[in-house]
Amino acid sequence: MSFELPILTYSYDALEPNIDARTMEIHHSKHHQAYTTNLNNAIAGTELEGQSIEEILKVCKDKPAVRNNGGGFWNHRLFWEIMAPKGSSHPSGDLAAAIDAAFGSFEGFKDEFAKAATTRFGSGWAWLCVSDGKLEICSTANQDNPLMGEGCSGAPILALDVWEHAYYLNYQNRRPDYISAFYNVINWDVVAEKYKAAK
Ligand code: MN3
Repeated sequence: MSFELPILTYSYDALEPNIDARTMEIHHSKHHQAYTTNLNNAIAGTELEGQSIEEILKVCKDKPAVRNNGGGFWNHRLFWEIMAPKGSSHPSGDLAAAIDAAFGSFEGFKDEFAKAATTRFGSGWAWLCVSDGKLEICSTANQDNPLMGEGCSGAPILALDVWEHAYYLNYQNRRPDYISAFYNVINWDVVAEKYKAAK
C-alpha cells in the first residue's frame, strides 16, 4: 500500500484572507502531491516499503530522497490538519495550562513560536512539540522534522511551513505577516487532541 495525498477537510479558499486559495491549491495539489509521489518512488522495492511513515522517518537520515520526500509527506499532512477556516482563537483546558507553564502566557507562546519561524533561515518549519509532557518550540531546515531527531526530541503537535512556496504569492518577502495570519487559522481543538495523545 503506497502513501496517498490526504484529502483536505476544507476547500482551497477556506483559509482566506489568511492563506489565499491559489497558494493552497498549488501547495496541496502540486507540492504535497510531489512529495507523496516521490516518497513512494524512493521506497519502492526497498526494505522501507510497507512500513509506517513514522518508522520510515526514524531511519531516513542517510537517504536524501526518503528524508526530503518522507518529511514533506508527513509535515504537510500535519500542517493541513491543524488549520481550519475558523480556527478556535485560543487553546483551552490542559493545553492552555501547559502553554502558560512553558511560555508564561498565550502571547508568550505566540512570540516565541513566531521567533522560531522568522529566524529559520531559508526553507523549513517551526514546531510546537511535547517532550516528557512539556511543551517545546523548535525549528528545522528543509523537510526535516523532530521525528527524525532534528530540531528537538519531542512529538510535534503544531507545524508551520515557512518555505516561500507557502506564502510568496500573497506575502512575497513578508514572512512575519504570514506568521501572524497563521495564528488566525490554527485549529486549537485538533492541537489539544494531539497534546493529549502525546503527553
Ligand atoms: Mn510546503
